[in-house]
Amino acid sequence: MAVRAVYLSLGSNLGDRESNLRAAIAALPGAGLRVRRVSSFYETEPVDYLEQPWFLNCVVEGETELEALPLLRRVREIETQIGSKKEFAKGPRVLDIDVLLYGDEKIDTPELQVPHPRMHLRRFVLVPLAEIAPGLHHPAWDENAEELLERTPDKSVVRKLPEAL
Ligand code: GSY
Repeated sequence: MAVRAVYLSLGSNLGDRESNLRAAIAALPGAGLRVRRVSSFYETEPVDYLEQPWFLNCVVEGETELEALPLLRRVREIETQIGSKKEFAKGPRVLDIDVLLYGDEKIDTPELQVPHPRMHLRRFVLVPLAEIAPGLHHPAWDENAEELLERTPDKSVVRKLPEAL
């Protein structure tokens, strides 16, 4: 069975944000994704809809034998279990998980697009991604993750959370 490297972006801006991210990461193996690397947690300024609390974001690298859509559905179940209540689209939420990359594949369906079509425009994705996989390259890109971060027009604030003692 084929093994794919998968990159996920996790974000939370409601409730105990750090616990929400940690609970989601802990749930991933049960959903069929072996966690290989987790970035630092970053305090990030909202993008898209600005009048909402700041987010805590991180990126997870994992590997899976699941096909892309079953993986997406299991990730959605984790969002629901931990509490994916959104007041409105792009508004505050307890937990959001986006599939950024699924192996070398390009997928463009209504349910799932990978590479994530806005990831190159989001410092809250690129900073943690470049931390754990600076040389990561996808066939759809001209650049690697670190270069995408250098070239992104996004100027939003992304601050590394101090490590817990
Ligand atoms: O797309 C994920 C949800 N989201 C975020 C986020 O996770 N972090 C920041 N900083 N801004 C966001 N805007 C949206 S929508």
